Amino acid sequence: MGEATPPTLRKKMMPTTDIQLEEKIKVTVSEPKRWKVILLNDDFTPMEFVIALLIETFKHTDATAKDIMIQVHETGSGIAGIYSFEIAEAKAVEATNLARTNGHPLQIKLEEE
Ligand code: TYC
Repeated sequence: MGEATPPTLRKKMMPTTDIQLEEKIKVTVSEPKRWKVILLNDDFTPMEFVIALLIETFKHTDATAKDIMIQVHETGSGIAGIYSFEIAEAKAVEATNLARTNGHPLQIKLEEE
């Protein structure tokens, strides 16, 4: 009976195979969707309240808030802001809660850009 092959020698004797993998990964990145927060007109919500809400919740200036309010009043709707879905939803909820807390029927909807 011969002696066992020493581990170092055994390692050298092992057949090796080099495998070359050519992998092509296609990554498609698209812009996240944006959502419009749209104010709808009604006959009861006071103009001053809508302006204040546009300043407070949507960070408009006095001038842009007034323009948007007039746009809603005259055409039936207007864009308060455009955001990612999560932010748009949070702003719509905040604005709706503010309106309801103050007893106003202001309606808000979200629309994909
Ligand atoms: N039409 C309302 C009024 O005359 C004003 C108003 C503007 C209401 C915008 C809602 O989203 C609105 N008092």
